[in-house]
Order: sequence, then C-alpha cells, then structure tokens
Amino acid sequence: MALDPETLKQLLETVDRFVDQQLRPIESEVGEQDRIPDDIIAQMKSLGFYGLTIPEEYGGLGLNMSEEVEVARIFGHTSPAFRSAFGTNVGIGSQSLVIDGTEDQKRRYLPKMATGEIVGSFCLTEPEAGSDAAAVRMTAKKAGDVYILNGTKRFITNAPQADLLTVFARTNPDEKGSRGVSAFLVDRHTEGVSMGKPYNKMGQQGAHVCDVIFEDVRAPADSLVGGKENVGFRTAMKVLDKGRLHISAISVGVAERLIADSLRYAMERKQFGQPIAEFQLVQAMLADSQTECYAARCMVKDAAGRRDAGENVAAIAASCKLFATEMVGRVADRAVQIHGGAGYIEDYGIERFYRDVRLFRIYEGTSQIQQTVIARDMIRRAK
Ligand code: COS
Repeated sequence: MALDPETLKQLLETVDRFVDQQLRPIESEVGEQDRIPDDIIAQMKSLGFYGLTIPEEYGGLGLNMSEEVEVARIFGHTSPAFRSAFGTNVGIGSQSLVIDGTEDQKRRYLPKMATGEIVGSFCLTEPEAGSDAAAVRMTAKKAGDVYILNGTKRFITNAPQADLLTVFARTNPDEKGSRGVSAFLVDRHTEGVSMGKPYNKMGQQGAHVCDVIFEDVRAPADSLVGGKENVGFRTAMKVLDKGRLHISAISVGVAERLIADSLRYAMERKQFGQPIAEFQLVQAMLADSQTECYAARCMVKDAAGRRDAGENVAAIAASCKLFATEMVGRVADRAVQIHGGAGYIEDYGIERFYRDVRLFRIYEGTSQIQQTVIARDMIRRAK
C-alpha cells in the first residue's frame, strides 16, 4: 500500500538527514573497524528502517516498490555497508515470508523483523550452486513431523548477525532441478546450525558474510514456507526480482554520491592555472557519469512502478540490475580518475566506494545471469 505523499516526504527527509548527519561522518571509521557502532544500529531500528517493506499489519512501514527504491537510493549516498545492516530484513531475508509465507508464519516472525529484534538472512548459495541456483544440494528429508536438514550454504550476507534463516533445500531427491527445492524458516539457534568464520572481503567493511553449516538440523513441518513442498525455487526467484530492483536503486544512489564528490573536487582542484572542471576531458567524464546515472534512475523508477501495478518484472528488474550496477562501476572508476592520486589513496574515501560497488555486479545475480534472464525472456516472447 502506498504511503500518503506527506508521510513519504517526511520519511525521505528523515532518511536523508540520518545519512547526512549520522552516517557520512563515520564512513571511514566503519571502513577501518569493519563494524557499525551499536548506537547507529539502535537508531536504524528505532527509525523503522528494518521494517521498511514489512506490511503494516505486521508492524512495518509497508513501502511499495516505488517508495522502497526512493529510500534505497538515498541510502546509497553513504557507504553501502550501512544499508546492508537492515538490507536483508527489507529484502531477501524477509520477502520469502512476505510473498509466500502462511499467515501463521508471518505473525510469528514479521513483527520482530520489522523492529529489528530478529535479523533475517537468505540461504540459497552453496559451494556448488551459485549462479546455477537450481543445483541446490542441501537436503531436507521428511521424518515424521520434522525435516532433517543437511548441507552448507556459502557467502551468506548478514549470517553472522542473523536470527532467522530462509533456507533453500532439496525435498525431492529424485528431482535434480528447480522443482525439487523447498524453502524453510530456520531459527539460527537450532541445534546443528553453525556459522563459519566471517570472510575478509574486498569492500563493504561493516557488512558481514559467512558460511552456514547445517548438520542434522530438525526443522518442524510448519517451518516449510507456505506449507508447500517443491515450490521454493520460485519463491527465491520472486524474492530476487524485488531484490534486484533494490540493488539497482542503491547503485543509482552511490553513483549520485560519487558524481557529487567528483564535481566538487573538479571545481576545487586547480591544474594548469584553472579548476580541472574547466577541462573538456574532465567534463566528458562528469557528463557521461551524469547521463548514465539519470538513465538508470529512470529505469528503476519505471520498473518499480510496473511492479506496483502488478506486472511481472523479472526481465526488466534484470535489465535494471545489469545497467545500474555496471553503471555505478563505471562511475566509480571515473570518480577515481577525476580525483587522480587523491582517488587512489584512502583519505578521500573514493577508493573505498570503488571497492564497495564491485559487489553489486555479483550478488543477487551476476551481470551475466541478468543478461541470461533478459535474453531468455526475449526469446520466450518471440516464440
Ligand atoms: N518469478 C517466478 N518464477 C520464476 C522466476 C521468477 N522471476 N524465474 C524463474 N521462475 C520459475 C520458472 O517459471 C520455472 O518454473 P517451472 O518449474 O514451474 O517451469 C522455474 O522457476 C525454473 O526456472 P528456470 O528454468 O528459468 O530456472 P534455471 O535453473 O534455468 O535458472 C536462473 C534460472 C539462472 C535465472 C536462476 O538460477 C538465477 O537467477 N540464478 C542466479 C541466482 C542468484 O541470483 N544468486 C544470488 C544469491 S542471493 S545473494
């Protein structure tokens, strides 16, 4: 349900102020310490950020897609690690439940996810099932009124902090592809669930990722998402369609931030007796970044509106993610170039963003997977 325009305006102003006053000043500290301060997490909870997309009847703000991408874009004006703290509750960690959960499952978990008391994680990827997500090997064997879960999930965002895991496992061993996979809601504290050591990453310090290991984990029958076996892959794909639009919006936001920083620097920095912004070769970089960012912003707005109108957006969400994440990669590269030596050293923070944005082209489906989704959709329609 859409917010009334005044409430939405207030929310966007609150997010903008919070990003500007609370988050931007501590970006380098969070980058160095690989940790978001507790008081910032507490503020993000009390401001309702963990519940942005959780329906109002379960205590969230119930933002529709058009509203969500606006908030995400503004959160892109600071280090992506901040958004990641609540990002799984807004996206992949809660949406299987929102989209396909039973009423009882929603009532059990969503109110606490909305407040941030419960942090959710999305456990799809495995050592042998990355881009080929339907190749899930983790097993869920029915034994009376429980399922016994065994397997390893890899590179799971927010798993070190997670309380509730949405886990994709094979309930039908005879079906090797997507039709044998089911989704489960597993409490992280269940016996047999253990977390790997957090990985050291290229960027986005402050956001954490690790493997999750399941050894004879007993998941009650009512933890099966929607109470239906073998439809988990479709749930995962629906969740990812939405997540891909969210990541696209973040990419637009980060690009806006980098363009603003680059413009400011180019107008201040003098070489050959004048600000480098006066040189046409620097102007070309600024103009290309601005143009591509504007294009991505329009794409995201259009796709989000179409999703809100009930359209199947799988292919256009993939187009948005492909274009917006590749775009922010180019913008970050130009930002380093415009800053010259200052772009390469730590003090200006530009190199940190350059590293941070690299992930956008990989998670929630690589650029190559987005191309596959788009082309397959074209072929299907043509047939
Ligand atoms: N919404 C709803 N259903 C969808 C869907 C979507 N967006 N995309 C696919 N499906 C359904 C299909 O309709 C099909 O259903 P049926 O079995 O009823 O016919 C089923 O899911 C399988 O679809 P498909 O045949 O396209 O699956 P593939 O194994 O070929 O895989 C890709 C498709 C490659 C697109 C998928 O594996 C993918 O997105 N991979 C990337 C995974 C990813 O993003 N990982 C990141 C982890 S989270 S950080």
